Amino acid sequence: MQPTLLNFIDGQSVVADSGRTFDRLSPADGSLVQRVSEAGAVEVAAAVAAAKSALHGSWGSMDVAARASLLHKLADALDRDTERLLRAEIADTGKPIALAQGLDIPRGAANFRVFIDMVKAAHEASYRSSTPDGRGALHYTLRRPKGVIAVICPWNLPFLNVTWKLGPALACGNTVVVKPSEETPTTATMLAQIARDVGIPDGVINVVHGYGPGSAGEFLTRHPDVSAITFTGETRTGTAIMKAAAEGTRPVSFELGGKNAGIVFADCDFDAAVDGIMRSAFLNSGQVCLGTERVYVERPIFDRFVAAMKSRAEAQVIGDPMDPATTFGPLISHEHRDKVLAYFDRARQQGATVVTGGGVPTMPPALAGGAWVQPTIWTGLDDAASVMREEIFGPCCNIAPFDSEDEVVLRANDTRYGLATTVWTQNLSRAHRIAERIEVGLVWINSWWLRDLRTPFGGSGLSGIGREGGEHSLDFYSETRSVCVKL
Ligand code: NAD
Ligand code: 6OD
Repeated sequence: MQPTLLNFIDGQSVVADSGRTFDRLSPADGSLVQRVSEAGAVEVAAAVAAAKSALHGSWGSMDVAARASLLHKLADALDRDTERLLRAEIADTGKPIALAQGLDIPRGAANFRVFIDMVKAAHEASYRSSTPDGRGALHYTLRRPKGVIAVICPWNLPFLNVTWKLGPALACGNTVVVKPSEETPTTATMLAQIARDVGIPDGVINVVHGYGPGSAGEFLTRHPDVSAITFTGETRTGTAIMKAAAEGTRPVSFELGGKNAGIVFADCDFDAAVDGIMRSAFLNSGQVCLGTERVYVERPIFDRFVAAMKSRAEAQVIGDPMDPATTFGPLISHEHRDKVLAYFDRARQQGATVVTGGGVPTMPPALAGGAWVQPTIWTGLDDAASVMREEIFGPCCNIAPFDSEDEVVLRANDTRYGLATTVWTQNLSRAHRIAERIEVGLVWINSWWLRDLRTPFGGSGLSGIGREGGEHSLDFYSETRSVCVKL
């Protein structure tokens, strides 16, 4: 076992005063990965104080070019440290190495570079107006950092998510206190240490560990010196954080859950559609907010589509996350597996036909203690069934037939979530029509989770508040000041 993972405050590794720790267990085999020091109110206050002092000191007074140069050094260092980050992320999440190598870890450096370049290129507006005395006035805007940002992250894409928020927050000149998920505390802590090693001043990135209510998460979101909160996680947690943010009217940016629809028309490129829906349902063992749990397939290709999905699901290579051939890892924890398995039971009770999966796979003895479940496909669930209305966040989907465009749009929109939809058709007019009619923040046509980091990312309804990405991130992480000069 590794040494206890500590909080990182003002450039130092810090043991919580209380001496409290919690254990992080391997999702893949149930062994103890690491003991983690749980921050209390004292450590959270120290982290916020350090962030505030860096904001008003070295970091706040640094010009954009110097800040950008340090952040580029950080991005380069993350690239150099890929191997260590990769191992830590896999130990925490159990995700297959091919996935972490291809997606999670490379997104770290990319998330910094795109926002550094945007901030360097950002311009501020100016206006000339006339005045009664004829001398006129010049009005211009200044972008200023928002302040100390609380960054609260989930466990499904730990490094991708924390860098997605830190890239723009730091590029805009803010300082941060990060509360990674209690399930996946390691790579955020490594990031803060790497930042210190490349010369980012102490106090700019602080990391506190712990849970939500009555622990580091709540202490942080309630702290009066936190200027804004960026949160990715469950909708219910978003509600609790919003209540905390109301005190002091702090702004929030929320990327929350989804119950996303995939829509497959009979005129699609069949193999590409099967491939896309497979990825959207089962990537990261279904633990992706953008994942598809409701699949609608036009009736003429329904049976063929279900058969193709079944054989692809049964061909998943379930096994050791460190094996490059593995395509399907465990769920994050036994607790989460209990929740997912309860939905598997409920699906049967609500009338599902289990096309494949529905249980726990038999694993070799070395992996038997892990939180494994089978990739699972149902047909026959009614749109009104609770399994079709609540986010499961596991490797499962229901496939249902539909007969017309109007019908499928109504059914896809029949949810209080509004995050993402993936649509498969070769009829471009229809694709554009659907993109206008589906009530979500993200529509992918003949693709899924194909990203350009400059585009807005987020959802409506229960799926979030606001957008991050590109200039939307710059807007959230800065305060725009209007200056008027009488000439
Ligand atoms: P979660 O909401 O349980 O936890 C997320 C974080 O919030 C953790 O760090 C947790 O400790 C903290 N937290 C919990 N209660 C808190 C409180 N009262 N105050 C402050 N902090 C608190 O979410 P999770 O289980 O870690 O992640 C899965 C969820 O995240 C799913 O619903 C998924 O859809 C969502 N998610 C959404 C996106 C998106 O971009 N929309 C991305 C990833 C995950
Ligand atoms: O792609 C991204 O930038 C992003 N934030 C993805 C989040 C996925 C949710 O699970």
